[in-house]
Parts: sequence; C-alpha cells; structure tokens
Amino acid sequence: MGSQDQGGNELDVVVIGAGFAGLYMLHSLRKAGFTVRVLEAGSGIGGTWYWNRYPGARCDVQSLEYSYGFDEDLEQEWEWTEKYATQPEILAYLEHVAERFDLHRDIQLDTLVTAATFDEGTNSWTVETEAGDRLTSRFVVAATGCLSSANVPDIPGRDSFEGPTYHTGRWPHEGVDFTGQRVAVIGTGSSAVQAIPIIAEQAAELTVFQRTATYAVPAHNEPLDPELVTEVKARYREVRAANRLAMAGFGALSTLQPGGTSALEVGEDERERLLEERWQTGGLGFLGAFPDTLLSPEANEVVAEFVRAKIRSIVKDPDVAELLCPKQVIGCKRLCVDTGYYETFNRPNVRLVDISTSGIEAITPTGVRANGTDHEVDVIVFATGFDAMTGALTRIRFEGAGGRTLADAWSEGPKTYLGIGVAGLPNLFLITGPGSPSVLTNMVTSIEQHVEWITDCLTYLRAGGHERIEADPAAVEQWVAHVNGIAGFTLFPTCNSWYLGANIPGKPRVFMPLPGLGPYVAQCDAVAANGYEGFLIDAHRHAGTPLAAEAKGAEAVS
Ligand code: N01
Repeated sequence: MGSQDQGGNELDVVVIGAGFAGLYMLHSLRKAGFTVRVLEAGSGIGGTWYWNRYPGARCDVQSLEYSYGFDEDLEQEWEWTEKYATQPEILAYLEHVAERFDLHRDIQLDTLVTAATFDEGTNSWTVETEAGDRLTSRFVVAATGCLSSANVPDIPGRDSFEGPTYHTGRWPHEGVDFTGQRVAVIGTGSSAVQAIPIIAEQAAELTVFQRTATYAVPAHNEPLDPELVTEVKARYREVRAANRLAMAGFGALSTLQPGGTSALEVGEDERERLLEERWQTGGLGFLGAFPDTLLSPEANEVVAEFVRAKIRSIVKDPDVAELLCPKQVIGCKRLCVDTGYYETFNRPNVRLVDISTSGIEAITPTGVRANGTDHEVDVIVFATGFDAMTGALTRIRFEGAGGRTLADAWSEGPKTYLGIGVAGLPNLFLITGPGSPSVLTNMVTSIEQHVEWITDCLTYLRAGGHERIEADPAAVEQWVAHVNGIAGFTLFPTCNSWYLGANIPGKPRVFMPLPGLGPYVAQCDAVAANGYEGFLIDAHRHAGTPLAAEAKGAEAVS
C-alpha cells in the first residue's frame, strides 16, 4: 500500500499540518499500522495555538471539553488551570501530547507544502514543499486548519506605514510591548475582542476601527474548581460521548439545559430571566436560551436586543454605546466571548472609529485615514481574520485526476462530500473541511470524529486491497445541496460573515460549514457502515497497476 519518501522509506500517508488535527491523525494512523509523515509550515507544532499569540488569546470553549478524549490516561493526567485555557497553556498541552505519544519523530517542521499532484498510474500523491522536497504517498490528509490563512486586507497604502504592523494570527513569539505607543486595531471580531482590553491597558492611546459592531457575551473565566475537575474526570466517557451527539460538540458540562420554548412564546419576565441567567453564566451557551434564536428573525431580535441593552448599560458615552450595538442578527457572525471588551471603551485612552460607511480610506506612512481624518499611530494591529475554511487548502496546488485542481473544483465555492472528500481528487482527505460542521462546533470534537473516520476508512481500504477512493461527483452535488438546504433554514446566510466567505473580496458567497454535529456524525457512520457509500473505490483502476503490488504494500503496513 505504501509509496516512498525521498529517503526510500515506505509512506502510506502524508499529513499536512501539526495542529490538533494533524497530531491526532498521526497518532491514530500510526496506531493502525500506517507509515506517516507530517509536514508543518511552522517552526513548532500547535497550528492555531502556535500562530495566534496575540495578547489575551484563549479558547472560548471550556478547557475540560476543548481537549482530546481519545486517550483516557491523557485526559486524567493533564491538569487545566482555568475554565477557559490561555494560548500558552493549550500549546503546552499539545507539546505534552506530542511528547507523550512520541509524535515528533514523524513531524517535519518549517516545511511549507506548495503543491501535491496525483499520479493516476500509481494512484499516489507527490507532495512538494517550498524547499523543493518531494514526498510520495498513497494518501494525503489535509489537516491545514480552518482559520490559518491570515487575511491582511489590501488597503491602499498598506505597505507605506513606517511603524510596525502585526496580524493577530501571525503574532511575534517574543510578544509586543505597547507601552507608551499609539496603537490602531483594525477589526472587532473574536481576536480583537480578546486583544483590545489588554492592549488598552498598555498603550498610551488605542484607536479601534470598527466596520461591523460585534456581539460579545462575558466569559466569566475563573480558576478551575478541583471538585468540578474530579467530578468531570470521573464521567469523562459520558461527557465526550454526549458532546459528539450534541449540535455544536460541546455543552455536556453546562449547568443550563438548552431552552425548549420559543423566545416568542415565553412571557417578557421569563425571557429576561432566562437570558440574564445565561449572561451571568457566560460563554457561547448564551445562544441556547431558546430553540429558535438562529431560526426566527423575531426570536433572534429578542436575544439581540437583550445584548444591546447590556452594551448601553456598560458603555457610558451613549454615542459610543450606540456605535457598539450590532445591527445584524445575533449568532450570524460568530459570537464573541469577552472579558471587559465593552468596558474598555469607557477608558480615556480608547477611541472608537466607525468605518461602516466607507471603510478605511488609506494607510499612510504615519497612520490610518478614515472618514477624511488622519489618525496618527505608531503601531497597527490587523485583527482582520482569515480566508476561512478554504484559504489554507486552495493556496496549495492540489492537482488530481486529469489535471483537475482543487481551485478549479471550487471555483464556485467549496464542494465536498461530507466535508471530507472532493470529486476528482482521489485519496485526499480533508479534516473539518467545508461541508462539515467544523467551525460551528468545538473543533476538537469534530477533529477527533474525522480522524477516527479517516483511520477506519484507510483500514477498510487496506483490508480490501484497495488503492484508490474518491468522492462520487453525484454524492458531492447532493451533499452541497444538503448543506445549503440546512443552512437555508437558519439565519446564518443573512449577514456578511466569514462563514460565507464574505470577508474576502471576490470569494464566492457560499455558506461553508454544516450546522448540526450530532446528525452529521450519524450520517458519516452510516456512510462507513454501507461500504463508504457515495465514494468510488478503485473505480478508475489503472490497467498497469497490478493488485499484487498493493497487496505487498498492505503487508508492509500491517
Ligand atoms: O477574525 P474575524 P478573528 N477593513 O473575521 C474586520 C476564531 N477565534 O480573527 O465584520 C476593516 O472574526 C472585520 O469586519 P467585518 C473564531 O471562530 C476564536 O477575530 O468583516 N475591517 C472583523 O471585524 C472567530 O470567528 C477565538 O465587517 C476589516 C474583523 O476584521 C475566528 O477565529 C479567538 C477588514 C475580523 O474578524 C476569526 O476571528 C479568536 C477591512 N478591510 C478567533 N477586513 C476564541 O476561541 C476585515 N475586517 C476565543
């Protein structure tokens, strides 16, 4: 089954990326007897948690849930310190995982993959790196992350600025000292919401450029209660299983049950009580007060107005408060979880500049021009997000059967089967790709489900002596229609979110993730149980590829 790397070693799988997905993919495949090499662009492992080192970076899914469940000893021995873990703590956890499972020996750092070409004669991929290395393997798994291709907008004069500029997703490892500096932050998404309160404490002046106001709910982060940790560790199997069946891959630790009655059917006092209870609890579970928040515009408005009232009560200047009140549907863009975000706009050294009408006009050598005013600054922070879900994939030139590239296949927006397979690109697997729940869930839950599904699939192929699998174009079309159909029932497509690719000029506007993890997991299981229904297995067997050769490969990895 295996192909060869440059050193002549048998390789079954090349995995691209060494974040949560790539690390577990390596471990899982190795355990199943496959030979694997992981190629990672960074100088260290960790993916998102390697790159996003901006001030205040932490996860907004509880650490006891945002962690691997595949190894019982691992989950028992690791001690999280806070309800929501910081970036350094999550990175330390991933380093621990890599050490514990001896992963480093199969990971090649500082290796940017630029292209991968499928050879129909041998049914294998040749993966090329920026340094000119070539590796050949039967399968490629893209564990490239959904939010890893940084978006630095092409604002006129961007490169003329004479001071330092930073993107939150490419933060310097040594940190940045903003003491005494005049700082501009462009963007008000999750990264900015976390960074702004901390930058404001350091900087002499902070100017925030806001194109769209954001909804943020309090984190109420706190040190983890040892009693809670003991209690969760005692029932971890149940917690992990419940999360995999849940709509968003988390929530098993929540003290609040998802609301069962429409926001429009409960009385005003009860609505207020339910929302206040969730506001005081904190976190993303805020959106779970009513079942129709993301389905009915009227129900949504009830929840949105509750948050606007909170903003008006926190922010002292009524004009600033009004600018900070979002107009779009709540939850349509990803909800932010904050610690002191709105309060920061009460500080005398913080200014909010509304750029909703005409954007940023220019970046000049000394600052940022908006609404005809030049804002002089020493430093610019781009908290401008990512070319989400597709950017990290399409920047690699994947060339599949008949010279068809991934960029060709996705010219009208990403099209996949299950978010895992792409028609015309055999033996390529995506982890948490577009068309799967991915970014609408706890990423670790979704990653583990995909890793295990892919491992089972490769084991099945090996057992059957198969060397090629690809998504059936008809199954892809049906799946894309299914994803659009489900998204169409929700309010998600109603705003300019990165879920739709709307943040990247020229990107096709397609809702990329699939709402609802639990039902999706059942579909993936059914596909596997039915012999990988919707995938073509050895459908285009090359006449010159004898089965004996693959059987020999299968022996080598078994
Ligand atoms: O990026 P974003 P992010 N001119 O795309 C603005 C995850 N995450 O890095 O809304 C001016 O959300 C843009 O404006 P608009 C999480 O899934 C998780 O903050 O497009 N402004 C927006 O305000 C999150 O959703 C965590 O009008 C421009 C901002 O920049 C995802 O990563 C923490 C602009 C970008 O916001 C991405 O978050 C951090 C332009 N040309 C991130 N272009 C946690 O777990 C863009 N903007 C807590």
